[in-house]
Amino acid sequence: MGAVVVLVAAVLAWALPEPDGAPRGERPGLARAHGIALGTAVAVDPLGGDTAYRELVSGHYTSVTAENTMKWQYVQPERGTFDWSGPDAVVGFAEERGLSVRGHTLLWHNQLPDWLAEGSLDAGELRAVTREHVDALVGRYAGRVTSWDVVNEPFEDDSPRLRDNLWYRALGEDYVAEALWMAHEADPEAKLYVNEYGVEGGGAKADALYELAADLLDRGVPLHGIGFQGHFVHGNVPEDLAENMRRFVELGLDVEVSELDVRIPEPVEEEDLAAQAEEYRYVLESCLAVSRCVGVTVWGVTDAHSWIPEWFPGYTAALPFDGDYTPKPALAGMVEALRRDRRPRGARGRGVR
Ligand code: 9MR
Repeated sequence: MGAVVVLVAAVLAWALPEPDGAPRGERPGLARAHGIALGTAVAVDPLGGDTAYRELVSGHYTSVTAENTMKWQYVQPERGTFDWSGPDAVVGFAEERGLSVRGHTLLWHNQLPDWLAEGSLDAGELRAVTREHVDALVGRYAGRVTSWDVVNEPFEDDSPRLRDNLWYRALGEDYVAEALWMAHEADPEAKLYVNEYGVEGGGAKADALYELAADLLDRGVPLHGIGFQGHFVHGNVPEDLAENMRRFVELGLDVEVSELDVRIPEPVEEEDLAAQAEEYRYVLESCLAVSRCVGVTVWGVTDAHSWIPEWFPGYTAALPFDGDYTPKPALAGMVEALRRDRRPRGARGRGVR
């Protein structure tokens, strides 16, 4: 009965016109009704001062990820000095609007403070500062941040070898397990992820990630999920996304598409945006087709906030809203996937995070 009421409410929410005149159908109730999180990465500045940005986030998504502000460089810029202003703003906003929060990220080779990046700590010191950082960050938001990208991008860019990062050099390959245990001790309820890119469509790097995950689980290490980042190039979205995610689910893991964007080479034509909508629809459908795919997060709120133009000159328009905050066909593509999915709430075997 409860499920029916929720479903009816979600359908009504979809059918009613949007007060802001946006095309109907993107309301977060639809994602909730299908048991997945629909998320977006948020930046602290617009979250603080841009009302339209805040409304887009909570009007269309059910979950947020801090795009940068929970990274080590911002959280612990000096050894032993923590800055909680950004993370508190993201978590506070999410709580005010009823959104869940993905924690991003604990161990990553980028965006480290200088004192850590210079690599002068020996194994014992590095283990101690990592534990202190993880305890502080994960502990502060225990029960409020539901999942963490504990290790981000542990493999080399274009190879199936473990990345030669500062933890690998000092602690060896078991640093991944050590970090997962540290996070688990800081919040035993949090879902702990390894997050990676270039693994969405199978291949040697995805196979290596699979072997790593299988080995960690065999040893009883608290790994709960894999994030498939999903930074795609228009026209080049892998066809075996669902199939590849499913084999990780068969190991006993949750999966999610954690950083979706689809960049288009300039100049962008109407037909590119229409084709991009199909790509967004396909990614949502792939998640909905995998029993323990718990969500899809897009990497930024609008094209004005996307990392793409800066990092990939000549590419643009990667997100579901344009730089004027207008919904693009990609947004309708995601909604279409949700509408086509006929399973009621609960059919996925778990609730919304
Ligand atoms: O979107 C982030 C961008 O603003 C930063 O400048 C960049 C620094 O490397 O990191 C971006 O986010 C990355 C994410 O944390 C991990 N996966 C790749 C993302 C894009 O680089």
